[in-house]
Amino acid sequence: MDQTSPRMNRLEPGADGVHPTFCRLCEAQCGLLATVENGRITHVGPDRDHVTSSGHLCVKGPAMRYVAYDPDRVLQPLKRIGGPGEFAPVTWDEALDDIAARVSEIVARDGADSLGVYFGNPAAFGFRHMAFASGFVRAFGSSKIFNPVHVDTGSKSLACALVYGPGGPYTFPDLETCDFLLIIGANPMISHMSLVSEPRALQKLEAVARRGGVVVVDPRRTETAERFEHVPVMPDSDAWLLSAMLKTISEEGLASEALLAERVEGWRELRDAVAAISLETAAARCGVAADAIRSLARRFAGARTAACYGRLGSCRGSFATLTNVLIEALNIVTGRFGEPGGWITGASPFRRGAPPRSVYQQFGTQQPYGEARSRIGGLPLLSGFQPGGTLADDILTPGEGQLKALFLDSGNPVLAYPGSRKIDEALSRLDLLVALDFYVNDSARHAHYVLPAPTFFERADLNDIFSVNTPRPWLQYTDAVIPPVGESRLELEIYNELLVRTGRKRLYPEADGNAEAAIERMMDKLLEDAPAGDAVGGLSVERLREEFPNGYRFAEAQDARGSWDRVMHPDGRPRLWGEIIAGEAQRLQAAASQPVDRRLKLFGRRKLRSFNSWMHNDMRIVRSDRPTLLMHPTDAMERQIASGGRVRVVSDHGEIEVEVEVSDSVVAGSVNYPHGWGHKGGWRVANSLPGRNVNELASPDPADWEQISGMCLIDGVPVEVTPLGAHLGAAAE
Ligand SMILES: Nc1nc2c(c(=O)[nH]1)N[C@H]1C(S)=C(S)[C@@H](COP(=O)(O)OP(=O)(O)OC[C@H]3O[C@@H](n4cnc5c(=O)[nH]c(N)nc54)[C@H](O)[C@@H]3O)O[C@H]1N2
Ligand SMILES: Nc1nc2c(c(=O)[nH]1)N[C@H]1C(S)=C(S)[C@@H](COP(=O)(O)OP(=O)(O)OC[C@H]3O[C@@H](n4cnc5c(=O)[nH]c(N)nc54)[C@H](O)[C@@H]3O)O[C@H]1N2
Ligand code: SF4
Ligand SMILES: [Mo]
Repeated sequence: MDQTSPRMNRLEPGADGVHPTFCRLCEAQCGLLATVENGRITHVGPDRDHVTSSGHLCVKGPAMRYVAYDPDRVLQPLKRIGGPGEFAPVTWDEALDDIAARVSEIVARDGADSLGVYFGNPAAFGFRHMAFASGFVRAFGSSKIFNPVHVDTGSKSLACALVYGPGGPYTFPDLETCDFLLIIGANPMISHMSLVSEPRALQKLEAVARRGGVVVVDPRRTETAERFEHVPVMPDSDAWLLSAMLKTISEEGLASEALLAERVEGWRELRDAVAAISLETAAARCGVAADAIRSLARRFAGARTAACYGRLGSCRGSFATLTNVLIEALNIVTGRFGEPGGWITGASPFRRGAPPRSVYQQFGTQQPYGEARSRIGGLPLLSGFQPGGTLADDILTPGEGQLKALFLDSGNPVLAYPGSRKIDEALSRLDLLVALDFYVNDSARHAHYVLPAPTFFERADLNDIFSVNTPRPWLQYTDAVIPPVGESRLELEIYNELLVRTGRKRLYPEADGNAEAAIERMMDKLLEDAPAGDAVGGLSVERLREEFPNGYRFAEAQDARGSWDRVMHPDGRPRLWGEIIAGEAQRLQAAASQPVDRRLKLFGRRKLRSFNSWMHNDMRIVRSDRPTLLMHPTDAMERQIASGGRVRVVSDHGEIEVEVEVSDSVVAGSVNYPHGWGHKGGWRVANSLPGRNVNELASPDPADWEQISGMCLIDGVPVEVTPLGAHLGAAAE
């Protein structure tokens, strides 16, 4: 591979000129070229010389420049001086001294577990950022680490831990030579392939479709389903569909029986469990005809190469972990695991012969579960993380270990987790809330202090965790494009300053407290003796920076067959059965005879111009992005509801009033609304936009969640919808 890119000369952060860098919003990690003039970023465009994205990007990467210079951005430490959202600027020393004193006092009085951290999604996109946030509270002996895992990846990571053994990598599709891709609950055209780093996903999917097919199982005819093939399903029903597919595969002799006998544990038990499920029941539950299920199973099993890829839509239902186990099973049983063009894991670019540590699994226990259970709900901790949905009750429930002081690092739980009102209330009751963010978001308005953090343009990075789950693996280092804006400080620096002030050792004490230098040393350590550097005589930050500014492709493709060596069970055999899976399979079987809740099932969607809760504060970004409740014409007619009218959406847990859009893109019996709206933070544009917080409707009660993972039920929430005012009359005007 010729990767020389002599075009660029290295520039210092803030120097005028064109800086090659990469986007750190989503896993695609697209290459960007940022133009700096007079110290400010004036343009951000595609990096056509980038080794994987080759010029691909979406609107959000370039739009991050508007975030960096947003007039509502927090540029100095802020101290609360009144009610929620009332702040005054203070000096860093004032803020840090007071926070350190209060943390010390609270921990001394109420114990280590009275201190906690919630780190949000962006923490996964900065080098070691999650480890810094976790390391900070661990330095006090606290186990209170919260994050979005329980509304995102938790069930997938538990399924991978059950099937392949704890501590192993995530599975993903080898798009390069895949002939048939079955997508369960993902929308790559908008979200750009979660848990797979492939910036040119659309192009890759088009090639897969030309070779065989891309089939999208989704309750909405999404942008991806529209472009390829669509199998509409009811929300929260994939476990039925997948069980029925496996049953067909087993009954019709389409399973790779010899391979299963030789290399896999538990197929016999799983086969018997799916055999007990009637195809008719499954068909009725998921809304896909039995014949269609059978032909989908045959098509999957018969393709030359194939993979079944599930994402968010498969992760947050009432059988979230089982669904993900069944996705693994479908791949394994048809011989797709560890095959080029199939379902694979990635090799570590950094550790020789060792299994890679992948997204969210870089630290924490090496068991899917330890002995520990959450204080609220008695739920297991996935990779050592507290069930995120219990955050509010942990604050509100008195007793041993009650959460009193919280660091909110790049997160917005009020909009991210079910029970928004309760979370909002709980955050206002804390003895100490400190936010590390560049906005006063809807959660941070309750903070006692908001400490300004840099955007990704203002920090160096290495795409370390995203170099594993990718069919075309690459490494890229970037310098900061500009120095931190205003008085922003790196999160590591903030944590270290507080640790020193509370009489503790710094995290990563190298480089005498210079956070930037310490981070560069960590990167160098990771690259030292990295197998990824073998072809070029070794890697370092300096080499990546000078010689590979547009990224370094360290392998043409993944070693698919090596996936078998990365199975973490001591016997090297994936497991399709065990106590936990058996319990869930039994629960599914029992559900077959339970009545179906006939209410409409609410599920979510993402939009291209919107990123979770925080890119809504610039009209250039949010323009045309109007959140609406999608409802099928049949359901609308029944309720006398018309497009453009307002409706009340009521669940067992809350209600919101929103605008409706009648559309046959969603299945009858379901309604759809995006998350991340309904703002009341320190962002003026976002606050002025229509839209409500859909997480007021999902259940904040741990008893309602999937118990083995603690995943919240987000997709498939039963709701009633009623028109506000006379809709059909109004529409006829
Ligand atoms: N533009 C944009 N891109 C993003 C983000 C963003 O906010 N905006 N967020 C990023 C983040 S944090 C993540 S985790 C990834 C997520 O990436 P994806 O997993 O691709 O996320 P979504 O686009 O939400 O797609 C989930 C799909 O599941 C479907 N679905 C819902 N319920 C069910 C169900 O019960 N069964 C089935 N089969 N499908 C169901 C939904 O209709 C939706 O199309 O995207 C990332 N990329
Ligand atoms: N109903 C429903 N709820 C959902 C989802 C859904 O599909 N439906 N999706 C879930 C998913 S997948 C996720 S990941 C969560 C996201 O939930 P969270 O991670 O809790 O929240 P975000 O909306 O991502 O907010 C991120 C915050 O970090 C700040 N930020 C951005 N970059 C940085 C940085 O580099 N440093 C610092 N210090 N701060 C930064 C932003 O300003 C913003 O305030 O939402 C979840 N909630
Ligand atoms: S797809 Fe968009 S948001 Fe994702 S990395 Fe690329 S430019 Fe950034
Ligand atoms: Mo996410």
